[in-house]
Amino acid sequence: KTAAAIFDLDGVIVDTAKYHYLAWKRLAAELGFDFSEADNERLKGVSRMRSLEILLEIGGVTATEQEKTVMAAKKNDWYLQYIQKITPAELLPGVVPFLEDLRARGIKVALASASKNARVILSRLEIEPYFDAIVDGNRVAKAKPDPEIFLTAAADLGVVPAHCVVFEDAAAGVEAGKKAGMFVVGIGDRRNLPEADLVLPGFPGFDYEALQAAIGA
Ligand code: B16
Ligand code: MG
Repeated sequence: KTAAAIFDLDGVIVDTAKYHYLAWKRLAAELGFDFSEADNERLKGVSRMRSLEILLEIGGVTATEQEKTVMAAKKNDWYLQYIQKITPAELLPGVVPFLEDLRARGIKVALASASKNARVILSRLEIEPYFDAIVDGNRVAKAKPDPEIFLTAAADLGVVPAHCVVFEDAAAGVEAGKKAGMFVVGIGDRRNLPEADLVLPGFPGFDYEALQAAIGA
């Protein structure tokens, strides 16, 4: 029986990828190369510094550690400017009704996001009160696909991993959830998330009963 639901942020609750893209593209332009939306797919669910390394590799740019720190800070400043303007209208469809349903049934809810800016985003979306625990990029040492972030969320909630369900849009996140010993629902396309236990295009029409039926509980 499900006792806790653990949500990724970008791509599951809100599409912040478009703002990450704008900021990375601006950095790439400053460095003198173009950065496409297809390139941006490679950064989904990946930490900030790893994202920068992938971007520099695409542009064929080499940089010292110190230069990288400056670049990542610059990108983050731009990103923060973009996300200041996020409103609840940007919540992905069906997310709030599903959170309401979980709460009404006493299911614990956690956030497990690689982003160090997760709290700002939840607050802009006005959904912080739905979360019993928040584990973000400031709290974990090992990035997804390491299971640390999901195990930390389960420990915060006091729920064993076998009773946790993870909602993830990135392959690295799905892998992390499986390594944590959890049931993983992929959000998106099955072809990109072959390891997920179940894949949904999104939350509309999905509720706790549909989840239990899928799990076979
Ligand atoms: P920040 P998630 C991830 O969020 C994004 O998908 C990824 O593109 C980003 O680089 C990462 O957060 C770090 O974000 O620079 O704000 O710390 O999908 O784990 O919610
Ligand atoms: Mg994500």
